[in-house]
Amino acid sequence: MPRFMTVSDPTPVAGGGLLSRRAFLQGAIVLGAGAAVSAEAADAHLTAALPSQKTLGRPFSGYGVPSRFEADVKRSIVPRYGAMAPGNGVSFTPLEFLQGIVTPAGLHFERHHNGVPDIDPAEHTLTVHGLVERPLRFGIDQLLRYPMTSRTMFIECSGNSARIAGTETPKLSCGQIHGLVSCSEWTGVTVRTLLEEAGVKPDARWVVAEGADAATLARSIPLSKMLDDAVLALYQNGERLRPEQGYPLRLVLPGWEGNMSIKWLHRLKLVDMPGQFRDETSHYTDLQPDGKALQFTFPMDVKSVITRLSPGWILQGAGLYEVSGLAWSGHGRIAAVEVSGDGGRTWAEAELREPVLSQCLTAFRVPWQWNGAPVALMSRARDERGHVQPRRADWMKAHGPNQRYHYNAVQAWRIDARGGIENAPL
Ligand SMILES: Nc1nc2c(c(=O)[nH]1)N[C@H]1C(S)=C(S)[C@@H](COP(=O)(O)O)O[C@H]1N2
Ligand SMILES: [Mo]
Repeated sequence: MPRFMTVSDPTPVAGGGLLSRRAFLQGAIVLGAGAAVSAEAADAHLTAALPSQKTLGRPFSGYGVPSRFEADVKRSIVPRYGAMAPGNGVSFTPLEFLQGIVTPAGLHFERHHNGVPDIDPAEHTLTVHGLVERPLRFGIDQLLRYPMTSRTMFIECSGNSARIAGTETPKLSCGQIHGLVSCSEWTGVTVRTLLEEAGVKPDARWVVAEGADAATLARSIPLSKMLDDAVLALYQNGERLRPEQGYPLRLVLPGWEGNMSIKWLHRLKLVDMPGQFRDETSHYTDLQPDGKALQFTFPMDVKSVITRLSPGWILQGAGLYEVSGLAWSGHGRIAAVEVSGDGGRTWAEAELREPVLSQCLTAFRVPWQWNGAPVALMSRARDERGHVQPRRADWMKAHGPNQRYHYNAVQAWRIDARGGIENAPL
């Protein structure tokens, strides 16, 4: 990590060396990361041709790929049942290697219950049926003729961060713990458009969405959400969906648990009651301390994590650092993110980087002056509806050791005197 040496306003605003977020806004940061060179050495370097200036560069390519020097930046794959069902499991987005709010399509996290189907868009159809006046079937070419909307939104698996929701503290990177969240610009047709065309019957209350994959994953979704802001996505970050994200058609439910954003969508059936499918009964339900389970927890609650400071990295010594991370809420916009360096006694307000969008990842940053002593850094987000990210002990008290889904507690990264970083509950 680069180490900064001076900042315009080095007055700490909270314990543990946290500085005012305005120190960045004034723009007067002197970085100490560059190597000092003599004027002669600087000139010599610039007058001699570089190897890359002496040979012709390689030609054009039809579809670009990242530099070969970035080959280590990839998803962390965790299969569920090994060779028996290689397409069931997850892969985590490497959050600590990314900046900004948009996840490159090739690094979007994956959750498949039975692999990625290979679907020819010319063969694929979406059927709207059940409690409608006119059952309708659409080919992908027909859907592409409808007016489209675009929104940048996160999708988070409700199993995100489950690896630390229990009592164990595994040695994993930021992305390997919290990387079942990704964010894309999704473009497509609103569900409302097609439901209005089909004509919703008065007794319809729920919509069953079903995928065309080998898991035939199905979820029941309240009709109100479908009419409000649900999107039938055809494009992801400007290009057609990746197969892993549901090509050629996926449902995106802004802010709601990822499981309900059905990929490879092939039907929407309007019904009067939930279908009680596998993924809304035995899975994605929250077992409470009293032995009862909460069945439907739709919006993903407010959450944040420091991504630029990840377990597995070593800080290069005492000095000034930019600590940055991501915050998001299924309830709306992020209102504030605070960072603590003293176990939660005092908090410094972080700067939110534009744009700050509803149900979207929001980037934050704060300057931090590390004095070289052991310290723990934590971030805590609040959304515009007043939801505040709970401390871990409070989350545990409220939900108990059985609940693994919907974990949104404050994460602490503990930094030791060597600069090593660890996942440590606080
Ligand atoms: N048809 C289908 N849709 C699905 C799934 C699936 O296995 N099959 N997995 C769900 C789960 S649990 C999540 S978290 C998201 C993951 O979306 P992603 O793989 O694009 O990140 O898709 C959901 N939609
Ligand atoms: Mo999920």
